[in-house]
Amino acid sequence: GAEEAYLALVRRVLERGVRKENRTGTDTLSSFGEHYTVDLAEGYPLLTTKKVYFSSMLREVIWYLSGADHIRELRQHTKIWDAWADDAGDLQTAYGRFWRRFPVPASGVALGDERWADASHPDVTQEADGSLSFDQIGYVIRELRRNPMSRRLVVSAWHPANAAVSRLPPCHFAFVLNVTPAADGGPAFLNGHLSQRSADLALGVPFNLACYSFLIHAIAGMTGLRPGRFAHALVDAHIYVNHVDGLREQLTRTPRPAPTLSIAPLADGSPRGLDDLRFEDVALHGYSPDPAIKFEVAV
Ligand code: DHF
Ligand code: TMP
Repeated sequence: GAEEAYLALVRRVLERGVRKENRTGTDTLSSFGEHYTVDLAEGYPLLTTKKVYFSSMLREVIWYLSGADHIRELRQHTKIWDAWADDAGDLQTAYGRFWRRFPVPASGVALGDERWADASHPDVTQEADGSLSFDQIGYVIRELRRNPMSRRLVVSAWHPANAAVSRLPPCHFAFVLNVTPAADGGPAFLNGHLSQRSADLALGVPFNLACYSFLIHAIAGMTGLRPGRFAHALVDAHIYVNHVDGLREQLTRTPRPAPTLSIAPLADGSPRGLDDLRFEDVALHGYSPDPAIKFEVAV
């Protein structure tokens, strides 16, 4: 199952990881080029060998989908992003801002088509300052309905010029959706592949796994597909040295059955669309994890 794949990854990095310095001052055991996949038909992969704060993760993903570039609402519900924002709540890099409102240069022709020069494309909107931006999530959902076998369903959080100056450039930076036809004649399966440049196995990765598995589940519901597989490629997979004891404790625990997820439909029974999805619409069932393990976050 999914949890076994995560625990095997932790065990691998503990065994083979190489000690490495980094900007935080807390060294890591690090392994280059790790990968795992999980089958979402087996359940929702929220880890059970420690308590994962599902409501913080769900607040985070709903915040991403809002397209906001600040945490003024998010920080009323969870502190997980506070250390990287300024006092006003602004972040130099916010995933949602690039997912929902990726900047389009003023000279649209430079992007290969004159439609980008005005807001006539359905996924382009005009910002308050007059500039244009592109909704990558809206686009992939529209494409999944129109052309589900597309191999071009990419959502990128990486803006090179922003990343070059940001306090925290995106860690999980590219998400690719992909459909597998079903052998049983039922709806096809929606898969997702996440590329992550830097992966904190104890703290960030359980959230990242839960976040993108939620997105696959939610987008599958919006497009008449079934949740398929999640694949996660980690460039620098690491364990901070002050997380080793907590992870060794976690490795002694036995995974419990995975919980399941449901998203309430609209009042008329139709599936909820991207902009109708609220925190209150999502329910987690059958989650009874082992106790939480305290891991300190390296800022
Ligand atoms: N920096 C580092 N060094 N590691 C990260 O995982 C990380 N993640 C970021 C931003 N910067 C980061 C954003 N995501 C927590 C979880 C995810 C997250 C940031 C923080 C965290 O502290 N989780 C705790 C408590 C959760 C809670 O209280 O709700 C946990 O035990 O899971
Ligand atoms: P870096 O920018 O120097 O790579 O530091 C970012 C740290 O945050 C690194 O330990 C990876 C971790 N991280 C995750 O693992 N997942 C996340 O979602 C985020 C935002 C960060």
